[in-house]
Amino acid sequence: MNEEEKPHHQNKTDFKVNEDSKNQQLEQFREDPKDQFMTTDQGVRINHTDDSLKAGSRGPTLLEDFHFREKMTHLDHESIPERVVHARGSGAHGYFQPYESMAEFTKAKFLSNPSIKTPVFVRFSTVVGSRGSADTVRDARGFAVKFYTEEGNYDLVGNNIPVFFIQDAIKFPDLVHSIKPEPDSEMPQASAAHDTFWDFASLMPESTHMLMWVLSDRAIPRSFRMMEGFGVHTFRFINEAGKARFVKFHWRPTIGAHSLVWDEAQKLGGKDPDWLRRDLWEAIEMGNYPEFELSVQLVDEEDEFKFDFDLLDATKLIPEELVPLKPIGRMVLNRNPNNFFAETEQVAFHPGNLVPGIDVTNDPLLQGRLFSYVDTQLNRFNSANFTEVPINRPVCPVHNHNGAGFMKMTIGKGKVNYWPNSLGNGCPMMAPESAGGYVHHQEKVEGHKIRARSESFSDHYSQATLFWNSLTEPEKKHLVEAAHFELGKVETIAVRERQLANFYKVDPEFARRVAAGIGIEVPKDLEVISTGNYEENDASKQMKKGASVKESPAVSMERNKIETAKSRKVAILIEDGFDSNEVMQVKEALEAAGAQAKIISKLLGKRRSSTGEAMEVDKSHVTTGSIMFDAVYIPDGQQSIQAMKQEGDALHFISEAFKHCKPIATSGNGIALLERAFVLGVNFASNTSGEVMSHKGVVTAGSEADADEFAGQFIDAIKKHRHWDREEKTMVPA
Ligand code: HDD
Repeated sequence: MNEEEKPHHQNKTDFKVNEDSKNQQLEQFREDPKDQFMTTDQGVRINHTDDSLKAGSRGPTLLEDFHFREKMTHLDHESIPERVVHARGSGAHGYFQPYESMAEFTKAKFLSNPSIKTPVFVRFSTVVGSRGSADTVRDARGFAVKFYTEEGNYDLVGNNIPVFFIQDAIKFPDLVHSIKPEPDSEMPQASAAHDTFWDFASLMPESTHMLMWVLSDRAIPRSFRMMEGFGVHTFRFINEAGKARFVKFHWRPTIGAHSLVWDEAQKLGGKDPDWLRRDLWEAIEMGNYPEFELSVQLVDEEDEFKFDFDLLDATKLIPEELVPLKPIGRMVLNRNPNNFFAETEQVAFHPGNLVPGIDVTNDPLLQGRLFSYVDTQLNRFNSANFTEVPINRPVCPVHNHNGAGFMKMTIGKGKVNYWPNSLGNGCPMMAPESAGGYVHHQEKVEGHKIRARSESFSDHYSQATLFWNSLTEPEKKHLVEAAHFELGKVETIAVRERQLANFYKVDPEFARRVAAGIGIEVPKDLEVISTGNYEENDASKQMKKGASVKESPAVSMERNKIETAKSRKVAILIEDGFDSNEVMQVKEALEAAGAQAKIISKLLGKRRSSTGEAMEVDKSHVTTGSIMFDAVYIPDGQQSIQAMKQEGDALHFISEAFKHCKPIATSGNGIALLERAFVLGVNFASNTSGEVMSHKGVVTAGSEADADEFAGQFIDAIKKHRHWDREEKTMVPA
């Protein structure tokens, strides 16, 4: 071997990524038909695609019709197995940028340089439903991020709930079977509200904490752009010196976390099953780029046992009051995929896709995931070469001796496909740690071969109670109502009772409130069945029992509301004769605050104002509904208001928005319309002096009021998102 041929270690910093690296890579695979002839897959130009080749125009089709056969074959093979869980999802491209170097904690390059924007692809999903199911069902949401870093792909495959149902991956198949449609009838679709799920859950006390989150408003997000994300497990950060720390990951949306109300979520499932997908797509198209801040909770290895729960137990979170969040960077999603199948469907995540500086822990749920994700991709793609599909390719160089197989794309040169080799100059080379070689964190592990769980995993209720204690009253009310729905759908009384016994252990008052809605008593015999084989060990002895907090305001969405009108959708209801000056001023103010205003009327076309100006209608009542908006504004205008008083759709629109606690604004004659729509009414809402009673979030003004001031009050109401105190007062039938 002469000097030049000797392998030399490539410096890992030789390769750089920028925000556009992935886009450039994908560009090589994009196809653009503009100004091009249609061809077969072999590139032969097609002359006619409307008739198959036949023996006579009334005769049979000929087998030699290669164009017909190719076209048909493609259609016949267009689908791949949907994901067994998280089948329904929506993807987006963007970038991640750290605020400052995190080198003190991790040697991961993409976290060490605040000037590097690492390309990302994110897939949000529901868990239970099949690919065509509705977006707004009650469910956890997947929040999976693929970072295309200069050191390889790093996947953070999380959910919008910080804990999980089970502690050990061996129970995942049981969990999934129980929550999916029942095997005999294939019902219900995309719902946990059935006997088999609650049968399983009620026998699995470890699921109680996650169930509290799933019953909460977190499980019906208003938008993928308005939900938090969590890595769930405790991972490890390792710095250049080899020092390791435990780390939990959190994503927080910069426009705050918000939810739908249940009635709205159910109706949206029918009116717009693509609600979350559409919202994400449209926001990106309009330039309202979703943004999430990434934070970490760091725990020194020495502090592993200073909590009263085990860091390796995925049914527990670390209360932020014990370990505060450290914001480390931000992700912006700024590009929609070009092709749903090629990108969103074919993207393959895996929690074991790690880069130097980030490692896993012995969390038994995470350990099982490390097996499952590649295994499931093999089922989806039928080949280990799914990593070569454009969306899954790293942007940095890939060199190895992985072999052939279905759909191998890369053309390896030469005869050497083994290691060690001298014929290939020992290439590709081993990378020492200093050159970015991945070295697993060293950890001493010893123990008996045993099918058991650590005793430190055995407390299943404290954090469920913590969650309950931390909610505001409206949030608690929603949770109780969700339990009424879910358990109300369970036919087997014994299952309902068993679940109540679990809820009783969370909080007796909570259990009583749930029991009241499902027609049973809190059972007297509160024996809770517990599965799992718990073994006392050093960890459980060292843990500090009772060291936690009793409340964690950080888990309540209401207590952490970010008030902004940005990207909020406001419906403006008009008919002929509306006040155009007022509309223009209010619309301008709304748009200046970042909200989007849409004109809604009985029919599409143009409406004329009282002074003759024409206004284009964006949506007619049949194509939309109040559930598709965050707020409603009804401009003044005698004739317009008069028409709406006679219009069931308009009245329903207003009363439904009121019922869902959304901001509503009107002026002048519009006040009478609100009365008629049950929003403000002498029948039940006026006080004894005859004045119209005011409701939070309902903004009214006289005909002569200053439109800017009026718009300002309306925008303040929109920023608050929902006005829950109305829930108690309403008798609105909508
Ligand atoms: Fe999982 C998909 C998140 C536990 C096995 N999971 C999947 C996706 C997300 C999560 C976001 C969709 C990725 C995408 O958009 O393509 N899963 C989680 C979280 C968990 C979790 C946050 C708990 C902390 N999962 C979990 C366990 C197992 C799996 C315990 C099995 C041992 N998950 C899978 C899977 C899926 C999957 C069967 C189906 C499709 C896929 O992997 O790519 O392997």
